[in-house]
Amino acid sequence: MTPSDSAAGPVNIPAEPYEFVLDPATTALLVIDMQRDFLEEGGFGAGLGNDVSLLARVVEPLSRVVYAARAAGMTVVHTREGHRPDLADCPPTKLARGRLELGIGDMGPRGRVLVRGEEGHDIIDELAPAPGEIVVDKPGKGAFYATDLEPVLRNRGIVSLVVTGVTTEVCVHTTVREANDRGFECLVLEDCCGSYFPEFHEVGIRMIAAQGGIFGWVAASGALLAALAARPAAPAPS
Ligand code: C5J
Repeated sequence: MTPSDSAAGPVNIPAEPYEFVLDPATTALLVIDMQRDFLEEGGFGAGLGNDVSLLARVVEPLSRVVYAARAAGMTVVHTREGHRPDLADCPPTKLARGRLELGIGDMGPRGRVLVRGEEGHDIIDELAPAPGEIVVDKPGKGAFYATDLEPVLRNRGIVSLVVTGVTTEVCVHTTVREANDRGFECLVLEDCCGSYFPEFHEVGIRMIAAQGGIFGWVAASGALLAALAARPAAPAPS
């Protein structure tokens, strides 16, 4: 239990296709790729021809969820998509894809695009990791591919994930699919995920909870926040 966590036990969250039960002690909040390279002008997302302002709506609700998760004693994990400065971990296919003017490794207004250590690669100020929180650097779309995320979660006894971030149909979806196949239960917070394509967001979210929760569960962040706030206080130590 963390000093800020004065409540204990599992919580039931109204969700689709049915309620999601999580214990904060065995749950990790995954914050996927909330990087300048995706959310701000001059980065990878903009270089792909996207309107980055479409992702801004995620920041405020996600900030509230991050604070609530910390207060509840949940593990918080942030991911960043990007590559080594020598690009040795970047498949040539990914490098060539899109025939971009401002592609991976190229120098842009926020440093080299999607390269670790550059300004654009870092997480936006509003969602900066707190000291001691886990940051996973990933070369692919899925957060489990070529990273140590799985042992990090298993070593902490994590069995369920609250998944947030960008973009819904790319890195969020790939990560939820990877997590599902590894036996983690995933709750995706719809208002804490975003896409450059609103229609892809909507359908991507629907795909997760369809067919009895084929990949997991979906809820609005308010449902999680209300459930955490209503938790009974932990019994006083005897
Ligand atoms: C993309 C991501 N969209 N984080 N990456 O290329 O979803």
